Amino acid sequence: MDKINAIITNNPVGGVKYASINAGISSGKSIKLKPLYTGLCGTDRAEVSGSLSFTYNPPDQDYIVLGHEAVCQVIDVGPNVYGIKEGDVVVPVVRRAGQCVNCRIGRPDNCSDGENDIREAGVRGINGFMQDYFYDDIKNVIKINDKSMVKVATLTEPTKNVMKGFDVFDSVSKRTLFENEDSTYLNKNCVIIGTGGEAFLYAFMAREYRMNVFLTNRHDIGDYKKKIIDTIHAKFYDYTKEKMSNKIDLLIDTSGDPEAIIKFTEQLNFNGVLILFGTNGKAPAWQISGELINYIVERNITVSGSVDGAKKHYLKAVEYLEKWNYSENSVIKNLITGEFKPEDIGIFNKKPADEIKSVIKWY
Ligand code: DN4
Ligand code: BGC
Ligand code: ZN
Ligand code: ZN
Repeated sequence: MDKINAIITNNPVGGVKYASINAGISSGKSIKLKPLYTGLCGTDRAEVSGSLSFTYNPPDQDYIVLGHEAVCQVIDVGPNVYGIKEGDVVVPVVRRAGQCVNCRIGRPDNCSDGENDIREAGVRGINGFMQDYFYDDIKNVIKINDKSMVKVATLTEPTKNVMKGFDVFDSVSKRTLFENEDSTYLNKNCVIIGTGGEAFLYAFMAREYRMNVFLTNRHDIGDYKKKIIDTIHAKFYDYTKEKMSNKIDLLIDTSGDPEAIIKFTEQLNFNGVLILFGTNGKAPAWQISGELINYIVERNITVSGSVDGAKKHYLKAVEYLEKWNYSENSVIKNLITGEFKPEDIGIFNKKPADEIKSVIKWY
């Protein structure tokens, strides 16, 4: 059996190694893919630190190959495969459809059968993309037509989460009139907790709605991030020093920290929407008071979790990434703050300073 190099962890215990493993097998798979870039996100780090209890290794393996954000080159195509050829650039999807009704209608992101049905590359039960090459099926990839997008396309997977998050927002905000008298979201306030990769991508999309966009954290951030925030006409504030004087209409959490979430929920407006997105199983508990329950009820506040995204969200992600790539001097490119080698596994344990998105180059 061929040996290849891969970045692996042992879910849900954690740890990280750049190791030699047996290559996957091609049987039943129609294409062979070589990663060009893989991105690193909060989920990879949480797996490595052992704080995601829902993660698990593939059956009969005492490790899982990490990585669910990738842009790959097609290096071999099986017989009778149409629509994809050698040399094409694709983004493989994370979550693979199971048997439940939502999985069967192309919405594995809304899987209704939980642990029995959810399989995610690099996270639950299937090897991820941080390896020299792997085999997959054509139905699990999104083609990137514009090859000048190769590096930016590494952001497709995290951006699809944002497209799903806004899809959820669109649905729940339809309960009643959420827009202003002028039919727009102008002057609505969107606060995003956190200043990492997903927070920035949420900010890019929130300003497409023309909301006032604020990113916030429990400490100050460096000038690099501040400059991007300024360029996209958003604002940053350190919530330990300042408080928004206006009410928040849309609150998006990327921290997974109950204390921060509760603090901000108290600032939501009538008919406000809270999208919970961050996951941090190790964050300490924080009490929710009866007063806050009253506050939520009396204001018709909606709280919704949002995880993953469907293929349609990947396609929308590509559409917006192309738009952002060709506008505003391509500031979207500045979200990629570091390029590393596969052997640089230290980045899984320690975030580089000013990191928004770190990527690993595989060629
Ligand atoms: P990340 O880059 O680690 O971002 C997390 C951000 O939250 C960082 O800027 C943190 O700041 C910040 N943060 C942590 N604690 C607090 C706090 N108490 N108050 C304010 N800010 C805080 O990770 P990411 O952007 O890749 O992902 C964000 C989160 O979403 C992670 O928990 C992921 O596991 C989760 N996620 C969920 C989905 C999904 O639901 C998809 C992808 C990621 P600092 O600590 O760095 O200063 O589908
Ligand atoms: C991925 C999602 C996945 C989630 C939970 C995220 O980092 O982007 O696709 O569903 O982790 O495993
Ligand atoms: Zn992720
Ligand atoms: Zn399912």
